[in-house]
Amino acid sequence: MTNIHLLGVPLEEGAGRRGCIMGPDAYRTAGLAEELAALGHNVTDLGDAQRVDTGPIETEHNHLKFLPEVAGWTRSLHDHAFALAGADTLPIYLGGDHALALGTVTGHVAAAAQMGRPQYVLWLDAHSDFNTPASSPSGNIHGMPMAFACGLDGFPDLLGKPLPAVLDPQKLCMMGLRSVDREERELLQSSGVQAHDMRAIDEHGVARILRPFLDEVSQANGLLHVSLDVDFIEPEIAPAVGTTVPGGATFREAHLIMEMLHDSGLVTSLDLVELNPFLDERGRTARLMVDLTASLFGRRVLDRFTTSY
Ligand code: 5AB
Ligand code: MN
Ligand code: MN
Ligand code: MN
Repeated sequence: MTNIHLLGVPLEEGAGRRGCIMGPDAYRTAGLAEELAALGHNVTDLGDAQRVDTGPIETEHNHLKFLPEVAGWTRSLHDHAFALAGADTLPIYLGGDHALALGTVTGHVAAAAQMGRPQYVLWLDAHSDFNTPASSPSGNIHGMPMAFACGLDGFPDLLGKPLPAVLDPQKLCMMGLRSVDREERELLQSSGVQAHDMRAIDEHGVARILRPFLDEVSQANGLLHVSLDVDFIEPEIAPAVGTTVPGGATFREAHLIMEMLHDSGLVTSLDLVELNPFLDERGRTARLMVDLTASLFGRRVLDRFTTSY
């Protein structure tokens, strides 16, 4: 039994189109809390977080879209995540677009540093979200959270400069990549992120890629934050996202990752991001995300008495 806290993050200003503001309520309507409770967990819905007012933020990068709004969310979510990391609970952040990870990931990294434990991140996404303000082709901040959390140059002052703690890019594992911008790719590779594209999944399967990473987290006694972007999944089965890219993870690949994460017992926090209910078909994407989350929290067909297949 795990204590789970749900925190809604009605943030849409980081994305290029509107609709993610409805994400938290779509998860509630799709029965996320009820599913997790049915698995025996103790679930508390904290309601929605609120953005703080930062006033104008100085930057030389005028193409950054909705900077004061995203800055206000970053500060608010950093503080929420820091506090939740210190409590006896597993927080699930119900997005909202992926700019929420500027706050959630940095909050968990700062808390881990204070506890003296290494923080790891598993990033499940079609995109690496590793643009800096200078490299971003769009100015949309949902394409930048991991570059921000890893302390790359060029960001305005969102949480104090330098950041209270930075994520070690070598403790960041990405799976599902199939859309990475040209300059972003150089930043990603020179930083030493453990980046796996869809081709790696095609060739080796998700288990071969995920298992060594989970072993590393376990051996380091690390904390593990998982960030699941809807566009990680093949858009034919998960259409409710503004940034679809064909060739995504299949239904079973996505579930297998969740099942392995559950078995590992390592996950300490989770983002569910980029769900755009305005683009959904009869709630199927919201329901798929709820089902994937249920797999991560122990839903299974049969108990496995042996692993010696
Ligand atoms: B998402 C792009 N790389 O920076 C950019 O959905 C897309 O959170 C970012 O992964 C996609 O605008 C952000 C072209
Ligand atoms: Mn609401
Ligand atoms: Mn993303
Ligand atoms: Mn994405």
